[in-house]
Amino acid sequence: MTETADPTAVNGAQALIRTLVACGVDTCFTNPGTSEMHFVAALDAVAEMRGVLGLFEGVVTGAADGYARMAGRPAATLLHLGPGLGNGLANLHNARKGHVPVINIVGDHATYHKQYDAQLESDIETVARNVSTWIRRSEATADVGRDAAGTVAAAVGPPGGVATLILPADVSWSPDGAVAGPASPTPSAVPADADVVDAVAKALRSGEPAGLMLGGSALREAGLVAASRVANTTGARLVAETFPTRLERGAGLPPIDRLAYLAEFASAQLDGLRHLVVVDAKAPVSFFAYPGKDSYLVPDGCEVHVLAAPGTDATGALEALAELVSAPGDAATRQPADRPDVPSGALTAEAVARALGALLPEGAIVSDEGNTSSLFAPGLTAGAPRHDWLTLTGGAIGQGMPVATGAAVACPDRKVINLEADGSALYTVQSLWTQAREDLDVVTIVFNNRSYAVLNMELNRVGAEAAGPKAKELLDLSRPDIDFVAISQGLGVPAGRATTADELADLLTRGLAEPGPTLIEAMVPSLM
Ligand SMILES: Cc1ncc(C[n+]2csc(CCOP(=O)(O)OP(=O)(O)O)c2C)c(N)n1
Ligand SMILES: [Mg+2]
Repeated sequence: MTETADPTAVNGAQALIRTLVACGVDTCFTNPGTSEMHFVAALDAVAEMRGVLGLFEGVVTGAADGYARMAGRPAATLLHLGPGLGNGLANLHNARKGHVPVINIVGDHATYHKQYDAQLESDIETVARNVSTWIRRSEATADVGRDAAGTVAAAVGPPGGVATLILPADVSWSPDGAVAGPASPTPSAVPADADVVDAVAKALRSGEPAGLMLGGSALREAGLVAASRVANTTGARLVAETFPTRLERGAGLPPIDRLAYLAEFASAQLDGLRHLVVVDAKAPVSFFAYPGKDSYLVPDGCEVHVLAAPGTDATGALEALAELVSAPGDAATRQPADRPDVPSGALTAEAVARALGALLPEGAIVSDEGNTSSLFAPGLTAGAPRHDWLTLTGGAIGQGMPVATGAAVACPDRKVINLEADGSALYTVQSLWTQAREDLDVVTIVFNNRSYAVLNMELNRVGAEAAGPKAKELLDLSRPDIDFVAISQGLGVPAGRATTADELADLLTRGLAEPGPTLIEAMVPSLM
């Protein structure tokens, strides 16, 4: 790679943005401050870079996550020093757990200003370390281009990850040596080890009960087809990780159940296995520890085989495996087209799922943070036209709305449907304003059950002493009741409230027919 001087890069900020564009990064989600003003100004000098404003850093980082999941290439963030980065941390955590590439740019004080410990001075590296696979601080303007190209390469991997570039204000504004960096080479996943594929084929042909657990890139069409061929030929069970980054599903694709959230159900899915083959996924563990219950969900006596670790070509490994077990090319199961009827009568979480199954358009992207209210949605949409399903990869709530926002920026020709639980919505509800401003095609369904419902269940499961009114009070979202229609309208997104299944189906039909964002507040009883 050779560096080419870019005569049009007049300062560090421009060199940075031109480098990002040269590396294929042309979208920047941001909530900027004074230390980032030269970067902001440079956006007008580089036409190819789109800037998208988020009104809270959790929106910014989650949108970058959703964008990369669907675009297949990263977006940049631009965040304001340590506090801005800290505000965006939960959704960077979710991106990290999902191996999603994010280029995280954090402005800092000018190099000579740091010694004075001004108000916004803090230890940015310590905050970044928690979520970043790579941290680089640009110390001089002449380094910015090279550092930016390195940051892109680190984010893309594979496996993808959060790569953080800290940009001091004077490095950004100085013209000294400003040069755009080299475009990063297109990375490719590492091929699977042939001996490992061989050993897995032997295990699957041993006649002992076996299962394939798929995650990450294995949950796209090619991986699913190969895995289904293997499963149908060898009798192995197929299961997906609990919270996939991006699952391709629907009519015509091989269907796959996800491992259950609750350990008891997950254990039943894995019961009796002697071989568990993990493919771009981790061996399953329980979400939390519960007194007297197992944390590690692999059954006793079951051998775990890592066919493809993150960063390995999982699809290639599955295809090689299919050949080794002599799976016919057409052996994959294909989900038949099948939709439920449009529901009528009482509005429940199940009725919402039924309406979604009946109306989901071809090519839709579902950002699912419906939590307890989403329980029925995968089953009732299984035979709907082909779509993508994005989930809460790291368990840190407040992700669904930002991810929907970023996915809609990445895929302007596809309808995004955001299944959103009321409690989770309120962490990053400002996402709606970005959707309105950018005219994004997102239909949000808020399940208003006026509760942190799942925590009612967890309260019992952890074996806490009989919960009294003071405990219950902390899991209750009434008093006052929250009005999502008013919130949405206040943020510029038209909204309606459904109290029956018929109203819900009407609002969903209209929302899907019209371009631009809408929100439906679904008044549903709590399941827990
Ligand atoms: C960042 C973060 N904070 C807090 C939690 C703990 N938590 C898990 S679920 C939950 C409440 C969920 O309520 P809601 O989104 O309304 O879904 P419901 O359980 O009602 O379906 C909370 C607070 C979390 N997972 N992540
Ligand atoms: Mg709730």
